[in-house]
Amino acid sequence: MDNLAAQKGFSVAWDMAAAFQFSGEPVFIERFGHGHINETYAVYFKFEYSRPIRYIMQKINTLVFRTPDKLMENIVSVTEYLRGKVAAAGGNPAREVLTVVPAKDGGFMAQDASGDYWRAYVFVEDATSYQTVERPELFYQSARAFGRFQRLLDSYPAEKLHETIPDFHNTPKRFADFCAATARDTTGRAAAVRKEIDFLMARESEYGHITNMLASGEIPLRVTHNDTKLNNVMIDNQTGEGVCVIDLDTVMPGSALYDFGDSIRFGTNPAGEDERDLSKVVFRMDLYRQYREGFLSEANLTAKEVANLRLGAKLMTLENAMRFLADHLNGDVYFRIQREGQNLDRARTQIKLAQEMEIQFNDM
Ligand code: ADP
Ligand code: GN1
Ligand code: MG
Repeated sequence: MDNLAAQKGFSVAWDMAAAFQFSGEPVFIERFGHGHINETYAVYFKFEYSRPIRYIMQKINTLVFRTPDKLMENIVSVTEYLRGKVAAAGGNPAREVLTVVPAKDGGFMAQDASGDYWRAYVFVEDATSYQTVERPELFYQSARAFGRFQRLLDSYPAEKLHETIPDFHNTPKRFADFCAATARDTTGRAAAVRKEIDFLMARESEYGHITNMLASGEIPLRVTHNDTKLNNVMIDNQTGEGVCVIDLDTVMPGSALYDFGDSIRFGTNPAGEDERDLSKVVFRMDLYRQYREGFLSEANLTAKEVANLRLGAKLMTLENAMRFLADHLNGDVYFRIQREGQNLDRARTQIKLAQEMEIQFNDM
């Protein structure tokens, strides 16, 4: 984002802070977090004799989420359901479940002058959203949190959910989109990334494995999170446990293999998702095992699902590689970038990881 756009974003954010049911006067706003999709801000409020109070406020990316009202219906419904479950289990719903702050008009979103939609959440304090697995224990605890999330939603009525992004983890569909982007080559970048394109095309026959098992009923369709990156769980600064699963935009019917796999492709790589030095990008089997153990200690999966967890890991890695590379070819229109070529770098880390998983697949 250039300076002018950044300043404009801030002034709109400042105006929008007045649209929600926050208490007090906002004193400070900052851009927040490392999400690739929404525009996230922390809004600080003055509070005498204590630490300032802050909230999360986000501009919803409506190029990605075409029906924001349905998106918010999902989130409100799922978080209400989770609050009941957490309370029944003796937990603290105010801290352990993402909480939407309503707008002053009573709705769950507020619109700015350009028609963009904003929403707000209670800030989960004394907890951290990590960008990489700094300590193996963090990853283990995130696995327990996502596994618990899965279990708590076991009997959530899936028919109540809107599909916020149709075919989100339909890997064959993602592959078709990737092929189309390659053929269109709108940015003229395809020639320079032929090696990466060929790698992903060579694995076409594998992409339908999970969707086929879902279609045949071999594995169940569940309510899943679908975006289980490490930075989408808040880890408690005191206890070190995963305290709250956030980023519920993609909670939809899906497969537990997606949730498991997406965590693995993000967390078993000790380098960043966009690391340029590929020698640093490795698949850490020890972290894989720890995540698997943590996830299975909480989630109730069928034997068939357990047997196919490793497939979930590999396919989610390949799927993200296709999505990043397609976006690079399309001119970076989906995932937010901070530098030229970042989506290509992201695609390359995923390809490197997938290669390593292929080598170690039998041990997974
Ligand atoms: P995106 O879809 O863009 O990834 P997220 O909802 O994940 O958006 O938010 C981006 C980042 O903002 C998160 O990774 C986290 O660091 C921070 N964040 C989001 N919601 C909260 C919250 N309720 N409390 C504290 N931090 C949050
Ligand atoms: C996006 O929103 P965020 O940054 O948590 C994306 C995921 C990708 C991920 C790759 C809605 O996640 O699907 O796996 O980037 N979310 C959406 O880092 O497309
Ligand atoms: Mg996120």
